[in-house]
Amino acid sequence: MALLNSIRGPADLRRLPAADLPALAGEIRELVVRTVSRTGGHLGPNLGVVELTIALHRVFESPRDRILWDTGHQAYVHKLLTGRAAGFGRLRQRGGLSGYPCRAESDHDVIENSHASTALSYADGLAKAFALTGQTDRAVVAVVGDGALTGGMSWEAVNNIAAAKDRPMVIVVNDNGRSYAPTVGGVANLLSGLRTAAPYERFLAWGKNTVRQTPVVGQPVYNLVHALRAGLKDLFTPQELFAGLGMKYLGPVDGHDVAAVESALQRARRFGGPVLVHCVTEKGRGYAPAETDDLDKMHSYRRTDPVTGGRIPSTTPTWTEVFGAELAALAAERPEVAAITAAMLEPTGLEPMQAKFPDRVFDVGIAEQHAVTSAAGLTFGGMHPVVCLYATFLNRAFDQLLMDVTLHSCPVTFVLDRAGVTGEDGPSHNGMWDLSVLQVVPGLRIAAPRDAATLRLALREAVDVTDGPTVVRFPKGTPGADLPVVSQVDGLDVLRAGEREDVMLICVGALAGPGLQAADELADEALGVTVIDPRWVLPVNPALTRLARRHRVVVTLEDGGRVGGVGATVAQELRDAGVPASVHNIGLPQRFLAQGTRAEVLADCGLTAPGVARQIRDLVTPRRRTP
Ligand SMILES: Cc1ncc(C[n+]2csc(CCOP(=O)(O)OP(=O)(O)O)c2C)c(N)n1
Repeated sequence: MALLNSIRGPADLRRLPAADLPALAGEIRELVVRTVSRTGGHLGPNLGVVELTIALHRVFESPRDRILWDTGHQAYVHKLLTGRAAGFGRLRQRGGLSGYPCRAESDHDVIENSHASTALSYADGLAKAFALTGQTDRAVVAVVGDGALTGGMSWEAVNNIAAAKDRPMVIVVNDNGRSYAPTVGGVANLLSGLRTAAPYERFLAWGKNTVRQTPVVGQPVYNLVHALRAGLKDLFTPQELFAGLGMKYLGPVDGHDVAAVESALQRARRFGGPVLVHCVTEKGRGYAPAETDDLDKMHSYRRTDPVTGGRIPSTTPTWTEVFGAELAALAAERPEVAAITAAMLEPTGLEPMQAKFPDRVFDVGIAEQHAVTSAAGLTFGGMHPVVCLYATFLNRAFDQLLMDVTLHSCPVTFVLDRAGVTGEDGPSHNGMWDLSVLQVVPGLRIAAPRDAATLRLALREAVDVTDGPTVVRFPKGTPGADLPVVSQVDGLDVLRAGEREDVMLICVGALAGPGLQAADELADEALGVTVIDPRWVLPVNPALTRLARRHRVVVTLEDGGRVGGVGATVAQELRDAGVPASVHNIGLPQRFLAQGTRAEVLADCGLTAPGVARQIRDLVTPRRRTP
């Protein structure tokens, strides 16, 4: 790591002779693979941008020039070149480096939110601010993947950026042809058209060298080819889209050729208006298991089978796998069931359904808003779409869910994976908002299954609903053993009857496990805790009100934000019904939760069995007065 160790910041990188850059790239790849195979994280995307990031930091002078990474999952190399190599071993650990750019970590980091397709809008605003404040010598550079370019926000930004012909901005499209899976759609096809222009350029070069040397017909043939060039180029390279929008297009450039990228970036920097540099890169470059991984080029690191080189199947099915298998089974039974993913087919468990019913699985690109309204359209034609998203990304499509789906009473099932705390990916990935924002949607039905059996049941119940939308949400990881009911009261699952009717504990989803353990712990202290799992947490089951009247204290437990969550709604219902019990809400504090393992973050927030027991004990034990 001699070269990398000599780089304390981009200035050192700029001083490095070009001849040393391949060796530096090698050191970076080695460190990224070594670290990420231990810490987890985004492998393929970072291996693909090593040379591109080197070139960016040699041409632009960050932090004076601003480099904005869309999504930010591909910024590890940027971190290594901006003075953070020493801390890289603690990537994604509690107190360590973030897996995304992080403003608190470095002046070189501008945006950190990890939700895709935002960089061009940030860049647009920043370029406007630089123009208004006379900071015209500072460049604004946005790096955006071909996947992120499928998001609507990117095009809303391009619409503005392209119109400001004299406002400089460099947009670097990092085109590896993939999101997780190959990027889909018209934009992807357009880029791949541009990418295939490279052979065309080589053909021209070959024509120049060989055809001209051919006696008699050589020169005329060359002239003909040359004359056709403009037309042919349009045929091969639909660059007129960007040019037609008013944006200068440079490329395609081999994103692994530092000199070529540097040269394109220098030209872009000098241009004086909006310019798009199209770099073609290979996701997973330089690490064979990633390069050969057809699934997603090891977008996220996962251990591979040393013999087959393939995925190691999980011993216990994850929540995602339980859902994916059940959906495939449902699709076999019900021809009206369709599935929609926003560029996350495998991560949301849709592979089994895709394998059997590819016509009914739609990858719409990183386009959650469109996914939701398109689902509404599917219902108009008699289908029952299941929209599969990570919970945090539903935020993008709130208005579509509210107005386009719910106002129209469309039977759409939303399946929210990674709900609750996700941990290592930091504040922007926690799925802690859905239960709060969805409380305000009139008539919405939300299920939070506690285990694999209730997930299967909830999915079937949701798909049976024909008069409006439903939501089924579950966390990251693996469900525990199925938790049996001791009795059922009007649709409520009673998981434990308290020895006395002191406390009624209402658990949301997978927190039923820790809730039950807490109740057992408190029973040893002669405190009777009845544990209820409503399964469908919205609308509030009226039976809860009846049961609550029999208890002294009602406690709600959820892995969502406390403000406006299930607990808040239950409290409101009980208040409205005049229930005398005191009501307390246990949930996630309403702040951006720092990264750590899921277990660490849950423990910090008191959402473990001992944490819940402690909070209930504190509630019911009368506080001693200080004399
Ligand atoms: C709004 C939103 N939806 C989904 C995701 C999940 N996600 C993270 S990276 C990624 C693919 C990004 O593809 P691309 O921009 O081409 O970058 P690459 O990983 O190929 O370098 C997706 C879908 C996200 N970050 N944001």
